Amino acid sequence: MTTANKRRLPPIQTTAKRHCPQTKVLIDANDSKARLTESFLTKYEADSLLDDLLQCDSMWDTENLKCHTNKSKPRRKVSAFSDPGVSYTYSRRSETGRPWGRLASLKKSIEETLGIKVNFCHANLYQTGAVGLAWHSDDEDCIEQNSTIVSVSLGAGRDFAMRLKSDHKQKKVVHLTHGSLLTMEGKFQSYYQHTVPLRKRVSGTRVNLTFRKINQ
Ligand SMILES: O=C(O)CCC(=O)C(=O)O
Repeated sequence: MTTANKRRLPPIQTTAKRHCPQTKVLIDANDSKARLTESFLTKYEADSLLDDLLQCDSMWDTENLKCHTNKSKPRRKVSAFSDPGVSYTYSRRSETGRPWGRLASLKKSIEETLGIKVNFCHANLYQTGAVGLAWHSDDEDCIEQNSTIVSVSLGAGRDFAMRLKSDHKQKKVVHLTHGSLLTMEGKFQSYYQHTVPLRKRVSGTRVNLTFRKINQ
């Protein structure tokens, strides 16, 4: 949707009214689960949310991690939304969230659909497929142990790979499309790593919203 014909998105429906899209189980082992719901958001909801997030240039910071040695490499942009006063520390970087604003109805819908509570959303902006995210686990001490991490994808489809930490050959790759929702549950972060591999042929922009429960 272009800026010119942008319309305001009605609030995202709560579970009672929302259709029940099909959820696929990707991993169910080691007290861990990963599940994918391909059309959690309708195309209209996803288009409109993506458009809003990309409009707001000032909310995106270029990530500046100590491990970035190659200055010419394109970098991920990041942002955050949260309940008041909640902050998230990773790779020696601390992020404080802005008010939920435009994401409030999506947060509510996630909480009602999955029966969980989240208080923080880390947002990633991948301008093209030349930007990715290395293998890692979301296992920082500040994240509530074994809590579900919920990842909503908007924009260009990108591969997402998961592998067992103790045997890298046990790997699964899925394609995360516009409006999809992926959950990483139970002990997933203790046993598995995940990555968004570089895909040089992808020219479109992708935004990923990762909802978490941070200890307070
Ligand atoms: O962009 C994604 O799908 C994954 C994001 C992620 O792994 C993270 O923010 O830790």
